[in-house]
Parts: sequence; structure tokens; C-alpha cells
Amino acid sequence: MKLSRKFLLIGGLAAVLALSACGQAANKNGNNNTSGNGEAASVGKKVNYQIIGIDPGAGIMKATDEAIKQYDLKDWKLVEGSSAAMTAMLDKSIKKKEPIIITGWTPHWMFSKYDLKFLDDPKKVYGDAEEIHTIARKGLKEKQPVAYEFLNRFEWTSDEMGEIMSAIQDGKDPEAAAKEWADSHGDRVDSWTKDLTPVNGEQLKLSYVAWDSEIASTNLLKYVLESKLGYKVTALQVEAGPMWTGVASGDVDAMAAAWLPLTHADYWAKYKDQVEDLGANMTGVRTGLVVPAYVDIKSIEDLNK
Ligand code: PBE
Repeated sequence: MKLSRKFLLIGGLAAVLALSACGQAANKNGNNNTSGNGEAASVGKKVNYQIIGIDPGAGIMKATDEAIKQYDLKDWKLVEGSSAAMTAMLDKSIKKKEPIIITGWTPHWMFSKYDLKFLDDPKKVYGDAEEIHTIARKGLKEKQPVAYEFLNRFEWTSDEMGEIMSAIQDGKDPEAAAKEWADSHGDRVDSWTKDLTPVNGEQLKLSYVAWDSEIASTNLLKYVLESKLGYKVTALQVEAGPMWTGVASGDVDAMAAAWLPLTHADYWAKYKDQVEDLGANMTGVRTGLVVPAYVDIKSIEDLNK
């Protein structure tokens, strides 16, 4: 009887000590802004431990699942949606100056419209600098040599893409924005189409996903193929999986939306033998977790607090 009471007492004392140690640690973190820990905990709570994602087929969704594993973000959920829904939520949060965590990438107009930052990714789950590649169906070179050569030459910069993206964001129809850009950048268009003899209304199919970056590039390709090279182009807006399978099966002639080596690594591994890689049309692109600059955390590691 006496003995067990003593144990209870000791046990109780240990619990009190442990609790007070916890309390101290919490206070310390809460008061210490430079550590970011207290801030991170409240950011998690404020955003309901949700990362706002996009369409489930996007490579960035797979990378974010991986980030949740590798950074041990057990409490966190990745929310599926679309690019448009994600940017709408971003806009709403920024207007209220509330925290939000999204899956983001550059080039994207959101970085010129808002003050945003990528969270550091010390484990490099989102890779290093990525490239956007143009991918053609096998046999396009023989069947449509003019389109093939144009697509093979096509490469531009993220600033150039940004001009079309911002025009679309400002309310311009994507086809009109692409036309306006091409018409005012004749030298760039010439560098891709020089000495190519236009065809006579032949059909060409491109596939793309409704990611803002790819809406810009695909509309530009369609406009140049039609206005300079005589093609009749169908731009099929699909999900990421069908975008790849379309080219692999030969139903689609090409797409300019392959983010490599990491973002679309799974698709590439699956289809690389059934497609032709025409190389990078843009270099130095990036994906990751993005927050408004006023959110006081720095790294994905800060989410695990
Ligand atoms: N993105 C934009 C795509 C590729 C282009 C980064 C959202 C993705 O994650 O698959």
C-alpha cells in the first residue's frame, strides 16, 4: 500500500516535471521569432494543415506526396483541385493577408502579380532546375517534316512565356494573347520558322493540360503553326496522363509540356520508348511549395513542428 502510493507520487512528480518542461519549450519557441517554430505551428493551424494542390495528374502532386513523406509531415494533407481553383484561393488569402501554402511553379504569372516565395527544399524532393521538353509522336519527322522541324527548333525563355501568361491573366483570350505576342516578336518567330515551306491545310494535333504555363505555350505553337506554316491545328486540353498517352499512341502529334527530368519522371519512364524527345523548349523552370512572402516560414522543414 505504502509502496504503491510512493510510486504514484513519483510518477505524478515525473509527469508534472515533463509537462512543465514541455510548457517551457513551447513558450521559448513561441517567443522566439527567429526560430520560426512557433510561427510554423500557427501557420499549420491557420491553414488547417492543408497544402492547396492542383489536378491529381500533375507531377507536382506526386512530388508533394513525396515531400509529405520525406519531411515527415504526418498532420498535413494535400488537397486536389485545379490550377484555376488554386490561384483563386491564393488570391482570396492574399486579399485577407491570411497564410496559405500552395503547390507552385515558375514560370507563372502569380509571381509577377503577388509577392511570393518558394519554401526551401533541402532534401531536393522537387529536384533542381527543371526543363520543359517538347515531345513528338514517333514518325512525325517523316509524316510532317515541316511541323517536326519547327517544333524541334522551338525554344524560348520564361520571361517571354510570362508576357503571354500575364496578358491572359489580365483578361485576354489565350488565342488573342498568343497572336499578339507572336505578331510583336517577329524575329523570334522567324528564328523558329526560317526557310520552312508552309503546307496546305494539313491537320495537326497538340495536347496540353490547363496549367497556365502550358496554356501560353500551346496557344503560341498553334498560332505559329497555323499562321506561318499552313497547318490546321487542334489543341486538345486533357489531363496529364492522357496528354502523354496521346503522343505515345500516336493519336496526338506532339506536346510542349513535358517537365523533366523530375516532375514527369513517371510518365517519361513509362512512355520514353514510344515517343521522341525534341529537347528542352525552356530551361531553368522550377516547382515546389510556395507561400506569400508575409508568411513567416522559410523551409518545408518548418512545417514539421
Ligand atoms: N506543373 C506545371 C506541371 C507541369 C507544368 C508544374 C503544374 C506538373 O506538375 O506536372
